[in-house]
Amino acid sequence: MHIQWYPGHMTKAVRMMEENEKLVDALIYVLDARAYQACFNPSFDKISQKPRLYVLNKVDTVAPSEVDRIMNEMRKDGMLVVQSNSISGKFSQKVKDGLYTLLSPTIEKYKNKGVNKTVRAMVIGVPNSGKSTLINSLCAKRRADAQNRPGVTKGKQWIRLTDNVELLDTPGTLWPSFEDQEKAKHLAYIGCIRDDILDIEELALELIKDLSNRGLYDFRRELSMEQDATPYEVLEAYGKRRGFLVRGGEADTERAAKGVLDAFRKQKFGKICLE
Ligand SMILES: Nc1nc2c(ncn2[C@@H]2O[C@H](COP(=O)(O)OP(=O)(O)OP(=O)(O)O)[C@@H](O)[C@H]2O)c(=O)[nH]1
Ligand SMILES: [Mg+2]
Repeated sequence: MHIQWYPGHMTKAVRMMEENEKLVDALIYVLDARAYQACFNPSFDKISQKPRLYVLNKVDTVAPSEVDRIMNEMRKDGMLVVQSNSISGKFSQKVKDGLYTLLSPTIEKYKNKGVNKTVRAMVIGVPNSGKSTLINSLCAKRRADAQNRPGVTKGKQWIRLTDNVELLDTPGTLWPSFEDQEKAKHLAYIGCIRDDILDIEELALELIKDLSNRGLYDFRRELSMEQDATPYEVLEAYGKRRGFLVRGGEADTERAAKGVLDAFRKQKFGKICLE
């Protein structure tokens, strides 16, 4: 399968980010812990080179040892990174501390000049990575619209964090063409690409193949199947197990495919880190 998704609203969003880049002092770059490398968008590097705080988000969806591994790898590469579970807000203070580390030189500079100026950070990341949820977890009140599908944030949205810090929520954006289709698949598995532009059955078969080949989840054992069963046979067996049937008692493979993706996204196959 070949994955490609770069709708017009992303071109518009990139333009908005470029226009606002000069207003911000730093970037908060949100990554999904399940596939953090796929979440690096090469077009962000063209938009801004300002100091960055990476937020490894959705850490509740992977094992804590994986979080440590990823954070160590990123720190070795010289990145400033903090973890976040933006739903529980468990690491909010750490995120704020990281943000302060990033912004304090600018805050100090203004203070020394005797001006009380607002400092700003732009929150960027691929669709559905949790940017708006993160912002809400940092603010006392719910401010940014967040939902479990890519493309929720449409225009730009400034949100006040403290008296002198403002955050800019941005719509999730991808890049014009995915050269690395492995990464594109990972983004699709974790819900960063709209399901209705994808062949869901094909995607589910790829997911079954990937998780099985990499020993991340043993569908065949769970479904009491022979180890040489094909991914399609696995999908059929999964559909039957879940009661997704068409008339005649055969598996409804389209519902089964949606079921597999949904179960993966809800950690029903365990806390699986893809990268
Ligand atoms: N498990 C888990 N889910 C999260 C976390 N943060 C956000 N989510 C969920 O991820 C989904 C997307 O969240 P949003 O905040 O709307 O994501 P976004 O990056 O703003 O998405 P766009 O505006 O579409 O680009 C929602 O269902 C959130 O509840 C987290 O730390 N853990
Ligand atoms: Mg959003």
